[in-house]
Amino acid sequence: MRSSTEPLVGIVMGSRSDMPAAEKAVAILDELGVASEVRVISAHRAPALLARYATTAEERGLRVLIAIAGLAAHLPGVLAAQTILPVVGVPMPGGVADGLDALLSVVQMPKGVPVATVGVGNAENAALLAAQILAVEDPGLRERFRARREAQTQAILDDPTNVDGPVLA
Ligand code: RP5
Repeated sequence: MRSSTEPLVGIVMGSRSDMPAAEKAVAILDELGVASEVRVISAHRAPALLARYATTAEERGLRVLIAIAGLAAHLPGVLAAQTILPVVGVPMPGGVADGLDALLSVVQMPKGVPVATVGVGNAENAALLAAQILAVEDPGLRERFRARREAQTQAILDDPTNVDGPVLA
């Protein structure tokens, strides 16, 4: 179900190798009817392009940005520094302690410029959070989000292998 045609969520990743994570985010946004766009823009290999993307994102109609990066993972913070759109950062696994380096880089933003950070590699949660931000001003999206949550809960209640499962009807 798609209810917006112009992208509202911009998904930026540091490398093409991050694409599987971006695809997971796109799938969830598609399911919720939120149009998105995907770009590979490295903060260190293409800093001028990243600056252009960040400074034009709002006027192009984007409302939330998702930034996916591994290793030093400065992309989410550099993006957030150049736009007032909310940025959701996804630290990627690999590197030191399988993503601990990226997690700390993304979550430890100095005060003044926040990046909403999800778990290592958890692009699904980034998409859900982006949708929740948009849903504040979009009753239709709010209902689709609520329905998804309820279906998620129902799937657990309906699971026949849950022999010691929920006692509440
Ligand atoms: C970061 O370094 C990217 O976001 C990626 O997660 C990681 C590895 O990049 P590649 O070496 O695969 O280009 O810039």
